[in-house]
Amino acid sequence: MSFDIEFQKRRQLVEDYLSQVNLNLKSKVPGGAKALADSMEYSLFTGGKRFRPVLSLLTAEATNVGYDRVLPWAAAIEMIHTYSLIHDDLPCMDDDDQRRGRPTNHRVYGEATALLAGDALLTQAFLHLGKSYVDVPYIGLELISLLGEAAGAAGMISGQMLDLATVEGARIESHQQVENLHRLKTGALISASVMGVAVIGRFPLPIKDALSRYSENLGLAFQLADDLHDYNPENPEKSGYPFVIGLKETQDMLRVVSETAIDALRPLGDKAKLLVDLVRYNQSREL
Ligand code: GRG
Repeated sequence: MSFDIEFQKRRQLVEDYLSQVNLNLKSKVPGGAKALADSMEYSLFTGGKRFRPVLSLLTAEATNVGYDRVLPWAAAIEMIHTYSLIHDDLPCMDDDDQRRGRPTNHRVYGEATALLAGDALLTQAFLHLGKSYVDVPYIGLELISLLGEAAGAAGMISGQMLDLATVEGARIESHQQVENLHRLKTGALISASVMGVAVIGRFPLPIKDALSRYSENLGLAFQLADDLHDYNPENPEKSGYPFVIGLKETQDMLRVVSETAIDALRPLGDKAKLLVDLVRYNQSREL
């Protein structure tokens, strides 16, 4: 079966699970705040690839952890991702009119509601973890810490802050600086998608180390492929890899980190085949 079909099968599981979560959430939002629920739903279900939650499911398969234990984690990650995109598009950030080929959240619901929808998705992610892992509290607490670290000031938000500084004129000149920015902004959440499964499965250290190396390199590869796909030599992104390190160097680096990610999976054996395919699929996004 082609990887695309495998990916879409897992993506459908994520859609079904998120739809259930959303129904439950909507039943708790008072009638007077209907626009908030609509705004959250709009961004949660407008054509995201579901790369991060599918990555969590593929990690679970490669390590014999049940989907039912991992889906709440995968959904929490997607809620955080969705909130970050809503806020990233706001007038005070990128001020974008379109995302995924449709009007951005604030263009449909207004800036204040979009801000609150992002806030609510961020909060809901942690609530969902608290409720879903209440039967094994030490796992729930560890997941909450992991997500807080990846998405907060030690992770994604600082990455966004470094990126904002480049828009305001700060120059990123070294490989080290650009890598640091993207490790935080994009890599931290991608890495957490994998490492949450390691928490749920209580894996031994060698497997945790293998997954950590895999996920960190995949996170870099994801950003490199994205930068190559979006590269416009007329108006290059100042915080993008091609602008900072050069186009050929970016292509070379994508190859190197992809091979490193695949190599890291060796201790998992054949069961990790779809995680390998995901790296190849990501490489093909460059085009
Ligand atoms: C505003 C708190 C805050 C954070 C924003 C992640 C982020 C930080 C902003 C998103 C902007 C961006 C272009 C980031 C680069 C990473 C990236 C390619 C995100 C888009 O992820 P995909 O491709 O999106 O998985 P879909 O649409 O498929 O869900």
